[in-house]
Amino acid sequence: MNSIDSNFDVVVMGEILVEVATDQPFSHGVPAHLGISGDALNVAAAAAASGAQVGLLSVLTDDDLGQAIAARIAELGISTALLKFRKGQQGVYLVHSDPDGEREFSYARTGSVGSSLGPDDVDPAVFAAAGAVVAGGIACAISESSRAAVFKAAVVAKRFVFDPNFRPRLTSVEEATAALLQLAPRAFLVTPSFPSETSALLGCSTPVEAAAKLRGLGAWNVAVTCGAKGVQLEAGGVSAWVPSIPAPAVVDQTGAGDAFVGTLTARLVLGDDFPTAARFGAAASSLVVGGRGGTDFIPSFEQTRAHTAGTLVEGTVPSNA
Ligand code: KDG
Repeated sequence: MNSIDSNFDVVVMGEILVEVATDQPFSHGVPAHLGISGDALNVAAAAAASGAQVGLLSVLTDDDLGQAIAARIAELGISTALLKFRKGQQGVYLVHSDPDGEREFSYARTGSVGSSLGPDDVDPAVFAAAGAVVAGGIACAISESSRAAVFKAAVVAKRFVFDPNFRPRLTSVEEATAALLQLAPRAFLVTPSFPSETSALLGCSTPVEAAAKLRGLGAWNVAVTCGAKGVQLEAGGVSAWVPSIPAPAVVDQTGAGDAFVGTLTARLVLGDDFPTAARFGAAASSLVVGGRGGTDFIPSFEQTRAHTAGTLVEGTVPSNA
């Protein structure tokens, strides 16, 4: 790897999945849309669109499909330098979604190449040099080796960002909680969702309580995403509520949280303050739901910036959040 390849603002790690999306309940003959997705790709795409140099550590199949996925990664403005290619099967998920956000996932990913990710794939020099490294609970859930890779990344990264992304079909509450509690002390930023993750993994009934708990564990910055309402931010000296921005169009909510995390991380690394970066994240999140699947529509930073006007109210938390 040359020095340019290892100079990333943001490195994202995790499994990339083939996405088979329908807007009708699963059934024989239902029309489906093929896409490339997975939380890591969605995060990386949002970070790249936000102006960051982004590397994506993921394992793809050593065949035409792997090459097609790599081409899509490059098309999204993400470096392919960190990709690994191995024999095996690419993970797949089927998702039935409707515009209200109700989603039903079915996975075919056990033993996938993506889950063969391991600590040896984490180059300490590249990860230590990156402005931030992003990993999530899904990468911790898919295999022992992938979880070990995330833990190694958390140790070597300058700024480690963790999105709990709890998926009950992949892991238990106990395992997801253990990963969060062990990684939070090393985290520059943690992004749990309210109420599902804050309640299941932290036992907290409000976003403020969850943020305080994670700060108490040692996380520097916490952004508790509260769905269509907004985001609660807590950091040293910052307590802010960022209201969500109404989406101009809602087709599929897959990837909304990932767009928030990718945009927020990229903008923090590029020098924006926490509330400003979170406001851009909320705007990006509100725009991606206009596209099908995780990455069909990734807004440019110009679009995201234009969508942010007048949404930030610092220091206030609505009583119903
Ligand atoms: O956050 C969106 C993801 O849940 C979706 O892309 C599927 O990555 C996925 C997963 O592993 O569940």
